[in-house]
Amino acid sequence: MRTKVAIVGAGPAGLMLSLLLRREGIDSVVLEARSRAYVEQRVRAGLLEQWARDLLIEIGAGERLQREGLVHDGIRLACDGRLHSIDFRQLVGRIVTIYDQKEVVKDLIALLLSRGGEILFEAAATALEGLDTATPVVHFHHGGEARSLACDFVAGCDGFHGISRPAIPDGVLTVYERGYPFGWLGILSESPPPSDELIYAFHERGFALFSMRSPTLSRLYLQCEPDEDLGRWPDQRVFDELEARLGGACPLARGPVLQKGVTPMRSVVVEPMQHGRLFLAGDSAHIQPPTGAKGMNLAFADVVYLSRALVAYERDGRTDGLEAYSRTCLDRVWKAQRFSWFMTQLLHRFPDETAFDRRRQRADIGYVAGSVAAATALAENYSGLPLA
Ligand code: RFL
Ligand code: PHB
Repeated sequence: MRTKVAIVGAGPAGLMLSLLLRREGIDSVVLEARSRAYVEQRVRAGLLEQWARDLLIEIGAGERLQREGLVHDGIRLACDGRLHSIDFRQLVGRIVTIYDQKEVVKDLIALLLSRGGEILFEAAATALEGLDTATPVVHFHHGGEARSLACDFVAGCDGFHGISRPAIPDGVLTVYERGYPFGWLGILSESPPPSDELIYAFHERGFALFSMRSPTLSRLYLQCEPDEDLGRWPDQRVFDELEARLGGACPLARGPVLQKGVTPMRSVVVEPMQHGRLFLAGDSAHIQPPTGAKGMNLAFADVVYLSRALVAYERDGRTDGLEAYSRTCLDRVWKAQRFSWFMTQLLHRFPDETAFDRRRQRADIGYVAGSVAAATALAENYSGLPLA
């Protein structure tokens, strides 16, 4: 097999990249280790920045998003039984949209296939060869056979546990990493969310987040131990704890729990995000704690930059965009890392914290809740910085 751009991974990054290239007449093949049903059902992110929503609409994948996505003007912070609204529309003229990542993935797969795009499911890439040459090859397993895909460029869109990043030789990458001494226990509950906007709750028992997927489906998270044992968390205890951490700011409805899981938390960035003819995009190059809701959005930003660079190369033989790819992405990536860290340290309990730290967190929340300047900075970052 041969194509211009071999894309490893059919997550938001890989699928969007293939569509952006296809629009410009550049061929690509997407290799995805899992089945179509699996990637369309995986429980993941839920929040789209304004520009990411606009991009989905512009590419032609916005029909269901515009019908079913929940447009939010802002978020709320809960502290000491009170709710503080941060109104993005008013502060920076932007909105965010709640639309489950699995719905984004479903829409992108359907669109790509309808436009004649090529996705091989259950096709796990096993090795990347010739990255330093003009003719790289991706080796993969498909239908019980070892196969290979020759190409001009490889896009490593295979997430944090993929093979692309490890295919870069030792000593090339610098890895910046930070662990967090907690995780999030998340549930999907068949009950109306406590508010029409997301609530980020600061509480002495720990952080909690009250999100949603629809007016009758809640997505709720509790700060927990990084290796929390789900066996200790029957549904009733989860709801009791969520209610306690909401601190009486508003009532919490309960309902059947459809899904329950624990997510550990880490910040990781690798530099550079490219090596020879391999370009990393999305989670394969960087992950961050979900408190800033940045993952899916950063994945889209990377592939917008990558597609522009590839188009300039294919059309005009220009290599400046490709050479600058990593630098261009990392500017945005580090701002998102900074913001995700800011939200995380603002709202969580830390095992080594002092009474001073807690007072300082409260002062910070009071500042964001009471100052237009501080709220504007939060709104600008949360709703998405403009693309370069
Ligand atoms: P993905 O989605 O992980 O896709 C990578 C794909 O590559 C495939 N793959 C391979 N394919 C072929 N050969 C191989 N050897 C392969 N190895 C792997 C995988 O099967 C997969 O299909 O990466 P991508 O495209 O970079 O997208 C990133 C996002 O998925 C991720 O950043 C977000 O889900 C993070 N995230 C959130 N992001 C937001 O923007 N807003 C949020 O509100 C938000 N909340 C979250 C989150 C992530 C969470 N978890 C579980 C990690 C909440 C949670 C709980
Ligand atoms: C979600 O709805 O899953 C979600 C929303 C905002 C976050 C994290 C997760 O910060």
